[in-house]
Amino acid sequence: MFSSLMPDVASTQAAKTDTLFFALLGLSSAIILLVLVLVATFAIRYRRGSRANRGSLPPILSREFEIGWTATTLFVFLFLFWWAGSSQLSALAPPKDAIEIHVVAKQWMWKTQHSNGAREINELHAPLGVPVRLIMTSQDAIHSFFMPAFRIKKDVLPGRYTETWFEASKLGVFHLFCAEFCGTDHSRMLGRIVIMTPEDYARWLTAQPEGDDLAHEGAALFATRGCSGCHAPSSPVHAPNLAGLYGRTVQLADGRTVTADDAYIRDSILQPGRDVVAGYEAIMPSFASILSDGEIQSLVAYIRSLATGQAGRGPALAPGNAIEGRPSGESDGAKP
Ligand code: HEC
Ligand SMILES: [Cu+2]
Repeated sequence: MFSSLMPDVASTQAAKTDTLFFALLGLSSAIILLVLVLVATFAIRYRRGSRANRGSLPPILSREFEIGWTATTLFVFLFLFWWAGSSQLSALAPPKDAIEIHVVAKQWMWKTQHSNGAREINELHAPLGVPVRLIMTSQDAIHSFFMPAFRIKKDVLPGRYTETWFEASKLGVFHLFCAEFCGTDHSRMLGRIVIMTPEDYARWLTAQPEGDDLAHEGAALFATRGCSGCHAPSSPVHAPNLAGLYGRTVQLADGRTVTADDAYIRDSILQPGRDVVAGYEAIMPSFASILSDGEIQSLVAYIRSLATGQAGRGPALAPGNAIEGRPSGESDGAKP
């Protein structure tokens, strides 16, 4: 009966959210029904002119009964709190084996990029049954990434990363909307989510025009934008070695400690003066007006790859050796 009113159920989170939604709806309906029945019963029983007894009070209910129903209600509400809380919290933490897709929102389109560098506009292809982590940022205004069939909505902010994840449970094509008013053509900021079998997705991915993968792109930028001039271990400048940085706790000059996550690395590039690493001079220039959001995403992906060692990036910080396994002359965009 509800199926025609509800959007598709196309992710594991959607099923969870719906169960919770219908349970709350059912419970609220039961309570409102009880209240309505009582209102009607008493309205009839004590209507004007009826002979109902209006004099003596009902027998006082036992203390055990009072404690019992209060405790039960409390328990039911605590249970609802726990249930809703845990299902929403699990929606925040992507599983470790999730694949990553980057999303950049701008007026008025969605740009997505897959781990091998394949890019799409207003489309997102993803495999069925595989957790997908979305790392999102905006080039201009605040947008919001909304996939109703997945019960996922997450704001996308300029100058910052937000993350969400999903695991598709249904093949097909689903809506993607911008759910935050972001200017004239906000209502046309639409996209399609295409869920394919993992085999089809792998085939689709390899058939895309050869994009350079994010971390490789970042490795090239690291050399061409002059980062390696300071950060390479061989550099005469006293600057931190970035290998193994990602995920580590960093001691800052002002005594605070922070975890080196995507946002921290991004801020280190854009506002180096804000979180100065203990033991170093604040000599790093800001790259805020020099690098695009896409370039920063690539640099962050590169620095992250130095920590995890995934996909062959190796300890490649020395200039000219930035892309492992390739002659340096061939590195994309790298100028001699
Ligand atoms: C002029 C030298 C210089 C250049 C060029 C430079 N950096 Fe830095 N960088 C530093 C120094 C010094 C620090 C430590 C002090 C601080 O945190 O500001 C640092 C800190 C960092 C940190 C934080 C490191 C940590 O251990 O927490 C990151 C990340 C970073 N730089 C990335 C980059 C990237 C990416 C580029 C190129 C776009 C770059 N840097 C260009 C000198 C430089
Ligand atoms: Cu928008």
